[in-house]
Amino acid sequence: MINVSSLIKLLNKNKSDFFTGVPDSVLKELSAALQNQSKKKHIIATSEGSAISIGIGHYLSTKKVPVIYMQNSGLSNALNPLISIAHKKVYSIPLILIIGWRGSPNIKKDEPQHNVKGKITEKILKLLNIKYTIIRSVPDLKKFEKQIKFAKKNNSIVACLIEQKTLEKSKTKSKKKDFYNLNKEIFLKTLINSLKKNTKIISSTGYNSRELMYIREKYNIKNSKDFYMVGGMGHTSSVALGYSLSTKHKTICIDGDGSLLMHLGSIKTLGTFANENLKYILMNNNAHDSVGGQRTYANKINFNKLSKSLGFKKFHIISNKKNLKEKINKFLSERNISFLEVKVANNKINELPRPSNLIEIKNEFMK
Ligand SMILES: Cc1ncc(C[n+]2csc(CCOP(=O)(O)OP(=O)(O)O)c2C)c(N)n1
Repeated sequence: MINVSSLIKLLNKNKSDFFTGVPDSVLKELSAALQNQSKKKHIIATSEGSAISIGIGHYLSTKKVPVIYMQNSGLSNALNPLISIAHKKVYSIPLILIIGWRGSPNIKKDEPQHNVKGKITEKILKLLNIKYTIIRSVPDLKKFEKQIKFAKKNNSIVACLIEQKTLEKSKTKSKKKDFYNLNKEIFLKTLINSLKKNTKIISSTGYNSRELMYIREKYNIKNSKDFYMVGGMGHTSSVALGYSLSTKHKTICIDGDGSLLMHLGSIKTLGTFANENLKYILMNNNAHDSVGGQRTYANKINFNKLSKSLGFKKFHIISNKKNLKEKINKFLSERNISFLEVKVANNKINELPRPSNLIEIKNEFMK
């Protein structure tokens, strides 16, 4: 086990005091330790590629090596600027990567999508010629420090891999704060109860999909079918668009604010090309709830103006349970491409199930 402050101290000692990244549950203690830093020291990015790029910019202006944190699933988002800008044979920009290693072969059980990425994470780093340390205990920090010194001297990229349960839990447990109030279980239950047969739902990575699956099972609601985006964060709306264009049935996209912001450009494609059978629902809790509740800052966005300027014809908003059924039905019966923002509280269900029989879920969805 490692105390996250010893890792931060080591980085600071080596003159790296600027952090940027996308939150990850494995690294939530790191997020917690950074949460009160000013924006000169810590930026929560919307995608891992942006985080790498913010880090590159930081280096160009300060000559100091930035620290970029991410889950290994986001390593693929990071690849473009890592290879095409920062790589030794391009601009040779020194960077320090802290990577949460879901699905590590050393961990007994993880979800299918993490097992696939976990197995090839080291191979990806090797392919990129990135030196790395697997940090499991205090002596590993020394090895990592040596690699950092080498990277600084040689203007190269260095990484560490951190598995689940490596970072010690902080004693002062900070409770996740709700930004909005509406209970998601109430909203989702009312929504799926209002759907007609043959309606399809495509839902985003993290709690949205797990809550939907839980509620469907708990209340045994069988009138519609779901495709859970267990990975591919940020691509929910694109899958929904691709699906909806070749069917007459209603296709509901249930997205998260973190997920929407990760590939915000996709919503423009939706606004341009979607038909009226596609209904886009944003579950806005202003947080990356699934990985520790870090802020997304989505509360500052005027989704009415944004969605309209991106091609949606109608905008609806729900922020409490008053007339919930009526409001949902009004949205669902719109004859135009429409956007619904639902201002929700964080998840309140303990022990959420995880979609695991994925091929069965796909086959059921495609029936
Ligand atoms: C590419 C990628 N980066 C990071 C993650 C880790 N991750 C899983 S869920 C999640 C937060 C999603 O936030 P949001 O869409 O707002 O949904 P919420 O968690 O609030 O329900 C993150 C960052 C991931 N799965 N994939």
